[in-house]
Amino acid sequence: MATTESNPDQPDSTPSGPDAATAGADFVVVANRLPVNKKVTADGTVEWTRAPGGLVTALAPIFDKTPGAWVGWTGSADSTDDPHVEGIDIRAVPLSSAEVEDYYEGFSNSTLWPLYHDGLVKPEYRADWWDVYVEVNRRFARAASEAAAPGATVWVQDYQLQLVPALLRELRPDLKIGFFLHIPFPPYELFSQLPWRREILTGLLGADLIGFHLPGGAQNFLTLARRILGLPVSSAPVGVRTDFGTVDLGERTVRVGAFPISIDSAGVAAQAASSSVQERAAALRAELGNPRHLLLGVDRLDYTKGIDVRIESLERIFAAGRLNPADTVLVQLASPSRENVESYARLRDTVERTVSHINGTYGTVGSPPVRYLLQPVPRDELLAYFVAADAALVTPWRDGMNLVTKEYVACRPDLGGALVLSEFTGAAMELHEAYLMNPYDADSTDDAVVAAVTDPPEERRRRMAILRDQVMNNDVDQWARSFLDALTGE
Ligand code: ADQ
Repeated sequence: MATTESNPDQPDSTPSGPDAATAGADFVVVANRLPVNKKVTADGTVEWTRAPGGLVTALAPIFDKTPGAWVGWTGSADSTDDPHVEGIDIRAVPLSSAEVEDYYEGFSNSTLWPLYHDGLVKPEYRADWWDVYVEVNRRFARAASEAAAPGATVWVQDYQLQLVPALLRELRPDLKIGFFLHIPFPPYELFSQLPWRREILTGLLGADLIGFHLPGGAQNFLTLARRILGLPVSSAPVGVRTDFGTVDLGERTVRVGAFPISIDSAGVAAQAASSSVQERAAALRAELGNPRHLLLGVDRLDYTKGIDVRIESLERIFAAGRLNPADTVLVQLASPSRENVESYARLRDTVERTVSHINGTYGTVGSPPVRYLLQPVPRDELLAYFVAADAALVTPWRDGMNLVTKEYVACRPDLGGALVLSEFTGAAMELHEAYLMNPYDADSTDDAVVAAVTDPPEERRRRMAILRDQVMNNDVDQWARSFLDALTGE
């Protein structure tokens, strides 16, 4: 890996000299996590592979065309790993275990995450966490400045790195800098709680283009830039992918837009159509006792996702006799997440208690109505669940987009299945034909779940056909291209 030694506190001025033309990448992604998986073989050799899915899939065509670098953390504290994968210049940013506690579990996931998700859990404001957040953001900015060729395009991702755009611009004014936020961006009334609100806004404004999933997030940002920083902003409404808002900084203008993320729709659909996935889907239904209604939830175990909403709804539905627990199964797949953060440990207890309660009340020894797995499921297996399910229950209290929704829809070319979708997800802004529900309204939730499995087949097919058009025609490649075209002015 070619690294340039530099003094961390000196602006890293545009490189010059014979090596400058080859030093650094023309396209750099900066994200909390690197897109790599580590495998240690039997003889102790370490092998690195590109992690499948998500951003790396979206950006693969760009990396194939342009020499690209990716700056991020390996996910292991105190690690000196220096991963290498085919086709991407990987730049690992090391974090100590104390930094993981303060920057990642602390400021990112106990301050910003709950604040940006409607304050579902009370955000904690601690100056010691903030100091480490600043320090770690500085380290990411330095690594990005070392990775980037003169005039390169740098795309910074998500809430853990909101200071990087401004820190990077100080080091490298020659770069084109984009920022995308993957979670909701809150309104003035919430965001202003943050003791470091000016610093976060100023950090983001280091970018040339700031992207959100929804026009509402972009509009919130414009209002905050005007009210908290007193900057002139454009008042025209922001549209999806085309009409941008602007913040006028005098010496330059920052554009602010909405770019709803999606999935590799064709790739997911093709994998789901494979005979192995189709056969596994049939086998799963059989293993579950061929229930009349198979409901499915798939989430990271996170309090924003509303796992409690769907289980409590099912319990009310059974109590009211609207569905029969003897022929209804809810499979809840949950992947462990942020287990060292206290609110997550509490959530796990609550979910596990609720599952036992409903199974204890409505199950038989041989057939509990809720099957709950707390483990990441292999991709093929996950798609088999999507193919098998009569309805996916996506019931978050708040979610930036929610990709599970789109994955489920992409898996159903048969037009089978139905989507129950919370109005508080980004996906609901695009997928109007889902069975929409308000997680704060028990009746609306119960009605949506019951209708999704009992509506006539033609109504369910009609809705799924419209949902599929939306998901298949708006994929993640389009998301990445539209953002980068807007950033680079193409
Ligand atoms: P997340 O909060 O992680 O993402 P989501 O968009 O649903 O939420 O993506 C989760 C991914 O993990 C999906 O691809 C899903 O299939 C997978 N997954 C979840 N549980 C799993 C399990 N048990 N086994 C295997 N795979 C599992 C954040 C924001 C979202 C936003 C994305 C992208 O919170 O709102 O959509 O970023 O911007």
